[in-house]
Amino acid sequence: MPAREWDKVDTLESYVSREQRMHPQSRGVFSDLLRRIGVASKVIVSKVNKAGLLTDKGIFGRSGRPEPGRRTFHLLANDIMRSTLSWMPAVAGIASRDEEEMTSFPANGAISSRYIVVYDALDGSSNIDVNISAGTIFAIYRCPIGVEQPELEDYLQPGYKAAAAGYVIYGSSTMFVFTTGQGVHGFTLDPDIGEYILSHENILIPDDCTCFSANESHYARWDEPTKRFADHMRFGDDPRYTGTSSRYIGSLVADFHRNLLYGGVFLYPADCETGEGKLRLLFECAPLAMIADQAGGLATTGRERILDIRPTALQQRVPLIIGNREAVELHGRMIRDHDIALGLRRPSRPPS
Ligand code: P6P
Repeated sequence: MPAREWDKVDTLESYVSREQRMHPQSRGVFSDLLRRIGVASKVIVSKVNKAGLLTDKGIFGRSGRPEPGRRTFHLLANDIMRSTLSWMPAVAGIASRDEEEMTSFPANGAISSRYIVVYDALDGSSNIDVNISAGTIFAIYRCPIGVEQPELEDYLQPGYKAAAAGYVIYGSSTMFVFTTGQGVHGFTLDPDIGEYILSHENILIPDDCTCFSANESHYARWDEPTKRFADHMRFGDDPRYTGTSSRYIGSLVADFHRNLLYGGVFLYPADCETGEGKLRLLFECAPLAMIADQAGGLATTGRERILDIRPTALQQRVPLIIGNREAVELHGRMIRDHDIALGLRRPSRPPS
């Protein structure tokens, strides 16, 4: 394969700057925010890649197991995201999956267009000790104009209002995937030059639902229509899914990323006893729902589109069915038929 012509390489920096030039009124504030998240991810991956060796005292552990007092990686990643974003005048506030409260910054006459950044700094961090991929998930929302210091309701915006969303997967390679509503684009980190290089432009979820991804040990706690859907995907004779394989990593970003590129559906349904899901709406589900939507897929709770839900709390959890649009819609129809049969709702179209 001919050596890559470096003069034609698109880096995250050049790509974001070019996108910015397409909006003459833009002053590059938003672009800078995306670039800074890219910088934070490079610092995070520099730690994650040495996970087995590092302790928070900077010495190289010998046990290969979490050392007593070792600062857990997700808190280390959270510190990196917080310190990277907090000083930027364009950041009106940050909220993290690892912090109960949001952090708002006064405008102090700063630039008018400011943003709120929400993130899960290191989702799947429990897998790092066994070398399984983890990731950073983020979304960027506009801070309402005229708000001197954002309040809680300014953070609780539905996903469809996000200006951008994305994730970084720390896997066999590190990849930064994001959307600003103009398609989904992936940049692979070239560690030799420390740059994210455009490697996957305009990602679309393949029509073939190659993977069924769920923690099937929770099957007994799923509601009946979800069990029916899972059985249909795995054991049914539906020609659309006879080639579907079960794949579950237990790291949301890794499971989602595989399905984004290969095709598939990921489920983390509600526990039928508590009615609650596990995954966070603001920090995990809504950002990935924006990516899925922009890539031609769909994300729902089974009864409503994730992007339409206005959060009621920072740490709100919701059920998540995300990926291949046809499969997610099939699940939605099964839920709808179940609800109608029980008289829980009148016949209407499922979310799409
Ligand atoms: P379970 C990781 O802890 C996480 O938050 C997601 O990354 C992942 O999809 C899910 O939990 C796995 O949960 O119950 O299957 O171990």
